[in-house]
Order: sequence, then C-alpha cells, then structure tokens
Amino acid sequence: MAKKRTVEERSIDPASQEMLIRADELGLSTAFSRADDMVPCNIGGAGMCCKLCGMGPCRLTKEGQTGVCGATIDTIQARNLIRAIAAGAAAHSDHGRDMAFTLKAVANGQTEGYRIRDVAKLRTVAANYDIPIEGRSPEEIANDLADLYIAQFGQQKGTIAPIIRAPEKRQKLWREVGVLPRGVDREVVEALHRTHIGDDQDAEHILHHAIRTSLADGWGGSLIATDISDILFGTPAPVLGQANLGVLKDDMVNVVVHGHEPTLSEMIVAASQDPEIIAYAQKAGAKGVNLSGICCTANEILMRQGIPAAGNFLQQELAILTGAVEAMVVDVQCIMQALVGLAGNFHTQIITTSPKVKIKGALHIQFDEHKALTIAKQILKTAIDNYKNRGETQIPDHHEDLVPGFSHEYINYMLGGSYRASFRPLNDAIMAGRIRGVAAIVGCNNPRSQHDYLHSYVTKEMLKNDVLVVETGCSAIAMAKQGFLLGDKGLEHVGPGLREILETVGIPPVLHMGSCVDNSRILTVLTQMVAEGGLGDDIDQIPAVGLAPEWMSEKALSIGTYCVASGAYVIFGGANPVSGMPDRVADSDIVLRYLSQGWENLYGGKMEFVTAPEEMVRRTLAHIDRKRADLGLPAYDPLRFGQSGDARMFQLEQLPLAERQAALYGIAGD
Ligand code: XCC
Ligand code: SF4
Repeated sequence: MAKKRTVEERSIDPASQEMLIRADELGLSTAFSRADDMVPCNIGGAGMCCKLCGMGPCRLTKEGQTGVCGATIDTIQARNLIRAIAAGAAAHSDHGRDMAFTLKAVANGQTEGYRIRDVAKLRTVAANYDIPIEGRSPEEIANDLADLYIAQFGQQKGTIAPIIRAPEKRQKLWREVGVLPRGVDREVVEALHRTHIGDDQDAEHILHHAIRTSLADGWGGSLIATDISDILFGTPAPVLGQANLGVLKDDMVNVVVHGHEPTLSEMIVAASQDPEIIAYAQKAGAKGVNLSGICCTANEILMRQGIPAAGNFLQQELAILTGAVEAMVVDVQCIMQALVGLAGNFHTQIITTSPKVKIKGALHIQFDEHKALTIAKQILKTAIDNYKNRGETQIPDHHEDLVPGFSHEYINYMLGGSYRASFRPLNDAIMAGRIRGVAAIVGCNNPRSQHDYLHSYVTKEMLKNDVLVVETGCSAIAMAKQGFLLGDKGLEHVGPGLREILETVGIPPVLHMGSCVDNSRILTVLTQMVAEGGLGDDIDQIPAVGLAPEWMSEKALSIGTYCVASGAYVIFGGANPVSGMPDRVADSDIVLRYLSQGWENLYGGKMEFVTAPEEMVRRTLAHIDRKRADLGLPAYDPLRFGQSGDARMFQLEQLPLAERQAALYGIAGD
C-alpha cells in the first residue's frame, strides 16, 4: 500500500485542505485517499496491457514479448491511445450534437425558456458557411445553421464544414496528409473498427487516424458546441465572479451544478431568480437559492452569468463534505460515482439529469429542453425541500474574486475597441518581444499529483517569463482560486514586458477562455493571429505552447491531439499513458518517437509527456524562443521592456533609498 499523504501534500488549496481534514475526522474517503490506497497498475498505466479480445488480456512486461495474437507493444500502445482519444472526441462531440439539436428546437419554437441571445454571433457563424442572412429572422438562420451542424456528425463523405475556419495553409496540409475529417461520428467509429482484433497493426498508421479523429473533435464537435452555446446563451465578455468553496452560503439553499453542459444549468440560473422559487425557499426558512458550479458546467455559467464556481474537479466531493449542499445536480462527464456514497453521510441529494448518465442511488430527474424551465424549477424545489434536513455545516472561509469571459471575440474587441477591433496589438507585442509567446494552460486535476500545484507552478513561471497565459477548464478554476484572474494579486509574478500590456489593456494576468469544449476558442485565436500577419502564415509558426499539467480525462488527450494536428507543441504533465517498458527511452520507442518527432515532421506540432515541472517550463520556453528565432523576431530580452510605469516603480521600490533617488532624479549618492 502506498503512503498516505498529508493534506498539504494532497492539495495546495487551503479550502480543500480544510475539507480533507474534515474527511479524515469523519472517517470518510475521497479521491485523494483512494488514490493513496489504489496503487496504479504499472502495466496498464504504461499502455502495455491489451484487453481487446477474449484471448487476452495480454500484459506485456518484457522486451520483445507479444500478445497471444502476436500484437507488439507498439501496436498495443497505439491502440490504447487512439481508443482514449476516440472516447474523448466522442464525449465532446456528443455534447456538440446535443447543442445542435437544442438550437434546432429553439429555432422552431419547441423549447421552454430558451431564446437566441447572440444574434450577431449567429449571423457571423452562418455567414461563414454561406447561409443567407440578409432579410431573414434569427430563427430562420438558426434553423439552417442547426441543420448544417447536425449533418456534420453523420456525414459520410467530403469534409466537415467548420474546417474552413482553420488557416488555409493548414487545411491544405491536412488535405495532402489525408487527415481531413469526413464526418464526426465516422472518424470515431473508424478508430474503434481499426482497433478491433485483427485490424490495423501498424502503430504509426493507427496514430495517423488518431489525428483525423481528434480534428473531428476540435474543429468539429467542440467548435460546434462553443458556437451554439454562445448563440443561445451569449458570447462571454468579462463579468465579475467568485471561486472556491467559500461561495457556499450558510443561510441559503445551496445547489451545486456539476458536469459540462450549459443547457440545463442556464435554465437553473433563470429558475433560481424566479420570484416563485425565492418565495418557496423563504417559506422553507432560507434567504433564497445560492447557485454555484463545479468543473465545466461551472465555467459555462461563470463566464456568462457570473455564477460562482465552488471548485474544480477534485473539489466535487469536498463541496459535499461541507454539509451545506442541498443538491448536487449533475449532467455529463467528470462526475465521480463516489458522490452518491459520500452524500449518504450528509443530507445532500445527488440528482442526475442526462438521459445518458444515471448513478445507482441517485435521484434521476430527466432533463428535456422542451420543458426546461419547468424541470429546472422542479429540481430547485427538490433542493429546497431538503433544506430542513441539513445538519452541522463547515464552509471554508476561502474564496477569490475573478473576471472570466475572454472569448476570442472579446479579446479582439478589447485590443482595439469597437472601431478598430483587431489582434494587431497582440501580434505587435509578441513581435517586439514585450510578450515572449503564448501558453495555453488547460485540463484537469488528478489526485495522483498535488491538487492545483502544477497549474500554479507552470502559470507563475510563464508569467514571470513574459509569456501570455490563457486558460480553460479546471486549470482556469485553479488559478481563479489563487487570485490570478483579477488584477492585483497575480501582477507581482508578471514579467515587466507582459505587465506593461496587462496594465495598458487592463486585463488580469491569466485570461479565462471557458470550458473544455472552449479549447476550440484557442484554435480560433491562433487562426486570427495568423490572419493578422507578422507571425508566419500558419499556426505552427506562432511562438505558442499548450500544457495540460494535471490531466486525467480522455478528453484531454483528444484536445492535445487536435492541438498538435493544428501545429502546437503540447506538453502533458503527470502520467504518460504510453510510457512503455521502464528502461525504454523516447528515441527507441516507436510510439513516443512518432508522437514527438513524427508528428512534428508532419504537422509542426508535437506531443510530449513530461513529469518534472521545471522541465515542462524549460521545454516551453525553449520552443517559444526557437519559434521566435525561426520568424526572425528579436530574441527575448527580459530587461528591454517595462522600464516605465508601475513595473519600473515596483523595481525601484526594492532599491535602497540612495540608489532609488539616483535612478529617479539623477541625485548622486555620496
Ligand atoms: Fe473534467 Fe471539464 Fe478535465 Fe476538469 S478539465 S476534469 S475534463 S471538467 Ni477539461
Ligand atoms: Fe491479446 Fe491480441 Fe487479444 Fe489484445 S488483441 S488481448 S494482444 S490476443
């Protein structure tokens, strides 16, 4: 049995530490303690176990060994990896499909409570695909767009439509290499077919299809999900929010929404402000209903409505441990089965809502967009009825303010205003070296690594080195809790050049770009940076890196793969699912070499798994500097900028008085 870690070793977040102590006191298990008890299987963990047929499972432990069918370690690793990528792509894309059906239903007046909130985005998106917009009602346009988007999933031939939003050079490359996705479902199904016993048995050929599958997610299902969420619920713009368990309230009915889809949660937001519901809560002795979120459902309503985030992935159980949650309402993805057992120790009701997700022992109130508001009210009344059963509570007194909502549309606007909206200032700042490059820090928490630590470490190192940081998913929530999504707290960690930009534009050190499907927004930003000019003519030339330091979900692998296919260098921290034999080094390992050098030769992007945090930072900066040099940009010089304004004053404050006077007023000391 592995060693039991202290609460400080388990999480860097004080609110989480407090709840972990409470769990220990109450003798209750959490993902943190179960990770200590459950030693990961080192054969499966390295991708060397195959259970694709009934002749196995075959566990390879020696060099040269094969499975019963003769499958080599490389084939087995590649098959395991593509299956994970296909599952991740399926999860994102099925979410996108449901959004498309919702848009269709809204356009045809068949839903309750929804309307088209962002007509401008609807028109822009539709115009991309030559859907007529002039003289037509939003509903007519939305109906056509919904039909087009629904068709992308089952399309059999040709290329999925949203691909046209990638840089032209990239599209041409994908066509030449033969990885343009034909239909979203088709690529996922083919990944499953190829990995059935007796099919594709060439590791590189298998991984070639992994690229195509992931592109169907990033430029297909995920992008569709983001587009439609914006059209129906509004394109995010900065709004004030809060994060961490301290957002729960002792005198209110606490309802936590958890999962990924905005459709139900947006309606719960509306219902929680309904006078009927407020009155119902007051009759039950509470001040009202206090809504908060976990994971990406949190991100969706945080960035659009300013609804607070109670925490990220590893805090779902910790929220229940407060004893203050009347109901946790879950939809799809990242929901731990342990919630139900844990909730049994408190009064918390776990409510499943998706036709795809039930958990034994949870209450199921099935969501239906045709009766969305009615169902949302029913859920809230169930929670309010449960308020009287609340026992002793312990809500950690920790939360931070934050400003999320940096969609690519908003970034474009903030850099130039309504009349000169443009990415020019960003490109210029990178070209001049004020900003060294861009890092997208994304992805999950993983109880095998200290909760939030890697997100925090990598983010701070990037900021210190004048690298602009954008974040999504649980990473964004991790940094929000530490105050980096607001002006002041994070600024002292920011290098002088980047700091000038942040202060001039008036933005926080870390830009929150949304949920996991919203990693498609990062693709759009990179494409716009290419279109703006000065940073090459394709995404792989931009000095940018993607990092998922605490990843755990298969979706993260799909995201990483489509970013590589789009030209980015992607670094995963923690576990390497294809690490192979312990004594193998990357260069002699067919799979690891292909993910790195092989993909880099083809796409200019590469995927690497790096455990040491210092090494993640070193490789990120080296890549950014190499891309700068390739573009002929001046080498990054930390002393060149920021010698004025706040940053300069901050430096001067550190100096002894005489030196400060000399620097400021030219008064020589004695
Ligand atoms: Fe899930 Fe999106 Fe991962 Fe967080 S970051 S643990 S996938 S909620 Ni996408
Ligand atoms: Fe074993 Fe081959 Fe079957 Fe996999 S496919 S379980 S390696 S026999």
